[in-house]
Amino acid sequence: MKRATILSLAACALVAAPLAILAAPTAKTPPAKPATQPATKAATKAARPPAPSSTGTISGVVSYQGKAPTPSTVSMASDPLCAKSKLPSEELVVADGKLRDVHVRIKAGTAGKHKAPTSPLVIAQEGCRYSPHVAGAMVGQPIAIRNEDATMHNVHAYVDGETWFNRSQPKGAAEIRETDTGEAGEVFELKCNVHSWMRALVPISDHPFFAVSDSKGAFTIEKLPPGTYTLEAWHAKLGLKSMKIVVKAGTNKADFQFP
Ligand SMILES: [Cu+2]
Repeated sequence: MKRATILSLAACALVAAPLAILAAPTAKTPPAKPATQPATKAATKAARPPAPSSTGTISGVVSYQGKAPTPSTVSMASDPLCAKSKLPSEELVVADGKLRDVHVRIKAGTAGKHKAPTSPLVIAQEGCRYSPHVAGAMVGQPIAIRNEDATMHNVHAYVDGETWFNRSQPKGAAEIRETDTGEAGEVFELKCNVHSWMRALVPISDHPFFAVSDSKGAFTIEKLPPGTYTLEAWHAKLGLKSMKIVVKAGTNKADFQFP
């Protein structure tokens, strides 16, 4: 149904565009002249986006409390080209009590519509793993999947667990680029049918206010209009945590603890 809706909307847009072109020359009244001078200084000020100094940044650290299990080593013996390197499991990556790969985002209530970047989120297959393992993208932002390995991968994409596409990508093949990667709140996921251990996770958002914790558990979300928000932190294995946060201009702290 999701796809059908998107396609029908696209069809409407295609029909509407030529009609608009046809309608334009028949208009009898000339279009009103645009005002050369804004009415007041206040109006100009209101139209501008807020200056960077008036926005808030959320920065924090995600910790893992207790002793983290030692990551197992992935057996890559099924492909001699992969087996050259050792790969620790990326299911739960903890270093010095800090948790990597937690996707942190504003849940809802951000002001206005946000345009997706035209530059793609690049996910590379290198050393027989997807890199990055967890990343965020906006609805409509292209995701480019590249094969940097000397072996064949099979890019099997899912959205919320349902197959989205399934394409093989031999050594040296062109990147696979996909713009339709699901709706806000869904997770675009990549697996590989050749190498069962390969996995990448990309939660999709309709705004740019998200970040993924790095190897020190740190994350930063920038340029938020001040306000009260729900901040969510999601880890693929450990689940979801959330907190209310009042964001003021400048730096705001928000730390999370798992499990
Ligand atoms: Cu593969």
